[in-house]
Amino acid sequence: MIIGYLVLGLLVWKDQLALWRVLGITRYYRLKASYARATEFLLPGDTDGDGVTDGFELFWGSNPKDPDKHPAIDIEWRHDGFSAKSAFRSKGGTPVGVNANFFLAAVPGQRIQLQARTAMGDTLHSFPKGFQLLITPPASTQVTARGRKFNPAPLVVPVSRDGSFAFDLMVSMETPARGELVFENAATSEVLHEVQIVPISRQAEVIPHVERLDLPPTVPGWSHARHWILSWLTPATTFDAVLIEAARDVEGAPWFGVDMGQMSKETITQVIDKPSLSYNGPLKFRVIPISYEPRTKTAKTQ
Ligand SMILES: [Ca+2]
Repeated sequence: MIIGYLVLGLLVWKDQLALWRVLGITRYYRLKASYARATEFLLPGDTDGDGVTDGFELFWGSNPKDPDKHPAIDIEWRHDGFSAKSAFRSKGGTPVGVNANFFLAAVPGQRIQLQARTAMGDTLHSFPKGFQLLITPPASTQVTARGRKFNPAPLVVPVSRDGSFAFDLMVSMETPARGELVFENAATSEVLHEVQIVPISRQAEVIPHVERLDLPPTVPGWSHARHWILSWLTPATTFDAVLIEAARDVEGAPWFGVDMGQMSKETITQVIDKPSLSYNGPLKFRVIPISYEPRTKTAKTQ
């Protein structure tokens, strides 16, 4: 048994293509993730402080003594056990995801509680003990630990073993402005992620017409996503753009933005079959007409 597991482990590590063909891509990644977790468990330290355990670095053929070399760490900062994003369809009809993880629409003066996690690829990993992020807000925005008082300083947040971390954010009411919120590894100052803060005001929500779109998987054996087509009537009011928000289809579930723009129809993709995202249940959507803040001042004629 154990020898079989080890031989399979070696195959996972050495001969990826052959296993892809035999197992299919999803099972291949699950298997790979399970071996990666085993090595993380055996060597959980982080000698070079880059945020990736020595075991995982060895598994991936990286250098656990060089903080400049490690598998990429990204931040999934909008999720509730699922993530969803807008998609457009290429000529062949294949949905292509647009990562909507790079903006945060925020109403100035409102405290926003953010729940996020560090991630490496599509699988679930443990992160080293003591891993911390430095979150630096733009001039117009303040960040703080959950429930604490705001101040303009950058924030150091601890990252749990499963990658999760939390913080609160507020855009200034007096001087709302766009700017980048930057996430760094606190130990090495490596920039891991940036997100643009977009100050907005919100109008009454519009409930979209939602259609399920069932497409064959893009890769045989790979059922990684579900799709919805959303369409809605353009509101009669004046607005700059619409914000599309998604939530689990249960009472009280938190809403978060999955796309923003000037469209009146959109395909939204829910990423599933990703071990780090446990919720594959039904979603609900809403469309919010928004104005960008501060409003562009129109020249007064009088
Ligand atoms: Ca490391």
